[in-house]
Amino acid sequence: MNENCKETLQGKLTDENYEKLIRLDNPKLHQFVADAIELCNPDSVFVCTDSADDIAYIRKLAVETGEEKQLATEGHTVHFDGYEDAEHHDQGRDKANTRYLLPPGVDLGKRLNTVDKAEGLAEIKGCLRGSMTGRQVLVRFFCLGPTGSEFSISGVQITDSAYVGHSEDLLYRSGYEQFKLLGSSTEFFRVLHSAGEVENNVSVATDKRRIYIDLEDEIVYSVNTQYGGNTIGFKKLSLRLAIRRADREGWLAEHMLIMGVHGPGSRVTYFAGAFPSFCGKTSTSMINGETIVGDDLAYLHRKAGRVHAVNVESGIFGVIENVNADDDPVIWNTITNPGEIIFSNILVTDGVPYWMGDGREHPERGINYSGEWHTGKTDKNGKTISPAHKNARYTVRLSDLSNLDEKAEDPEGVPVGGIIYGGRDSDTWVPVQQAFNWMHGVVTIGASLESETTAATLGAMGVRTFQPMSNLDFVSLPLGRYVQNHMDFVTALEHPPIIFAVNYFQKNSEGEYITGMNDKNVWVKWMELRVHGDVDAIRTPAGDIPLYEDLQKLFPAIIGAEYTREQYVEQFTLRIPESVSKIDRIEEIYRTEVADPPQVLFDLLAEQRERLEEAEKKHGPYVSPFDFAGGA
Ligand code: SPV
Ligand code: MN
Repeated sequence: MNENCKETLQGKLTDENYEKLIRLDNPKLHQFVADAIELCNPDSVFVCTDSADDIAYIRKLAVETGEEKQLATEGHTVHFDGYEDAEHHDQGRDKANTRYLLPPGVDLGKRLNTVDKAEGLAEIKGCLRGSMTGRQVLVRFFCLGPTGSEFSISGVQITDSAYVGHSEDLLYRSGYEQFKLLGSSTEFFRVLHSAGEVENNVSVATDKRRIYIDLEDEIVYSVNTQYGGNTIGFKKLSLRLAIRRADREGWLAEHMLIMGVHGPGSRVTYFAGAFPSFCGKTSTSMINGETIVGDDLAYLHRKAGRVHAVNVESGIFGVIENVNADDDPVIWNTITNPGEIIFSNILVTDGVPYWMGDGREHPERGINYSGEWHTGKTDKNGKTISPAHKNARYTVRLSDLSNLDEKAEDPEGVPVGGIIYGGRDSDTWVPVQQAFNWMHGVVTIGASLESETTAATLGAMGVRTFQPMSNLDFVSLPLGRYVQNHMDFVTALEHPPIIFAVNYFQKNSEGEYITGMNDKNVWVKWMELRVHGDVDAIRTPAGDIPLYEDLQKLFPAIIGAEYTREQYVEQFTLRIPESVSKIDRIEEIYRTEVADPPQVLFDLLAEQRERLEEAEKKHGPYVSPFDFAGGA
C-alpha cells in the first residue's frame, strides 16, 4: 500500500477497523476506500466482516440513526424514502438520472442513457464531495451468487446509509471471507453511495440525485437518494456491470427469477423467468406448492450440455402491494410473524404495518411516506395520498421462507428446463405460449417484449414500452449485441431451455382482466409438462398453446377451479391485428434505434407476420384456438 493511502486510512479507521481492512490483502480495495474517504470526508469508517457481531452492529445502527424504526413485532422495522408531496420524491428507480459514463469513442446506442465520462465523473464527484461529513461510513463485502461457486462475483459497497447496509445483509451472501480468496485480484465490483443531505433521515437534494455507472472500471456511484433500487449496489447497479462481464466471458446476467416447478412424481424442473418490475415476477417465484431459488437476478452459464442458473441474491426486496393471506400465503406468513424484516413506505399505526391490498381493514390514521397521515389527506396538488405507497416493499431473507428450494445454495446452480418471459400486456399475448424453438423464442418473445410502465420507476404509469428480456433498464451493451448474445448462448447445447411467454394482464374489450390471480399456478404446471413432452399443444402462427382438454384437467387439480370452453376461447383467441401491430413496432425500434441488429431478427419477425396474415385471410382477425386444429 502506498504511504498516502495508508495515511488516509489510518486517519479515519480505528486500529480494529484498519486491521479488518488490511487483512484483505488487496491494494485496489485499499485504494478504493482511501479514495472514498478523500472524496466524501466521513468522520469514521466501519469495516464489516462476516462476523455476527459486525452484522448485528449495522442492524442496530440503522435504528440508532433513525433510518429504520422498530415496529411492534420483534425484528420488524420500517424505513421511509423521500416523501411524494415534498420536493424530495424518492420512491422508485430514477431512470432519467441513471447513466453510463461513456469513454471517448464508445457508442452504446440510442436506447441507453449515457453521459460523457469525464463530464459525468466530474459531476458526480462534485455531488459526493464532502457528502459524508459528520457521518460514519460502512464498508461491506458480498458474494454475488453462492459462495464457493465459479458463477459468483465479489463486490464491495461503501455507503453512509445504515438502512442500505442492513438491507444488503438481508439480500446478499456475506463476502468478507470470499474476498480473502481474491488475494490481490482486481476482479470485483465497487459501489460508492451517499444519501447526501438528509432531513428527517430522508435524502432531500433529490434534484441532484445521480446514479452513474463506470463500466470500464466496474464502479457505481450513487448520491442523494435512499430508495433501494438506486442505492443497494448489488441489485440493478451491479447487474449492469455483470451484463458486461457476461458479454466478455460468454454467459448471461439477467433480470430473472429462478424457481423449481414440481411435476409428476418427485420431478422438479427449474425455470428462469424475466418480467419487468411489478409484473408478477416475485409472485411467480412464490407460487404455492413450488419452490423458490430467487426472485430477481440470475447468472446463467453453460454447463455439461445445459444452461445452469444461480441466484445472485439471497433475499427479496419485494413489492408489498396486494400481498395478502389468500394470494401469497408463504410471504404473508413470513412478514406477519417475528423475524428480521424491513418494511418500506407502508402505513404504520400503533407499530403495525399496513399496505394496499393486504386484505385488512385499515386504520384512519398513522405514519406513512408523507409523515402523519389520515384518511383523505391530500398532497400539495390536491391529490389524495394513499395509505401506503404503490412501490412500498418488504425486505426479507430467503432462508426465512418455508418454500426455499433445496438447491438454492448449490455452487453448480440449477439446470434450467424453461425460460419464461412476461410483461404487462393488456391486448396482445395469450396467457401462455411456447416458442417453436430457441431462436423463435429469443426474437418473437424475449427481444419483442413490451410492458406497460409501473410504480417501480419514477414517471407516468400505464405507458406501453419496449422491454426486451425485461432487462432494458439494465442493459449496458449495444442492444443488438445483447440480443445476439442470447441467440448465441445455446449454440451446441444438447438440451437448450424451452422458451415460453406468459401474460397475466390480458384484458377484454371492456378493459377487464380476463385471467385470475392464481391462473399462473396452472400455467407453470403446463410449462413443466411441456418441457418433458408430457402434453401436446396447438400450433398457432405465434406459438404453441395448451389444448383445452389439458387445461380442463389442470385447473381443478391445481387451483380447484372449473375451466370452461368460453374462458379458453376468450383467453387463447389469437388477436391478429394487435399481433401484427406489435411486430411493426418492434421492427421499427430495431431498425431505427438499435445499431447492428441481427438480420435474423427481421427475418423471423417477417415470417411471423406472414403466418399471421395467412391465418387472418383464412379465419378473420380474431381466431379461436379451436380453429387451429391439428396439434403441434
Ligand atoms: C425492480 O424494480 O426491478 C426491483 C426493485 O426489483 S429495484 O431493482 O431495487 O428497484
Ligand atoms: Mn427487479
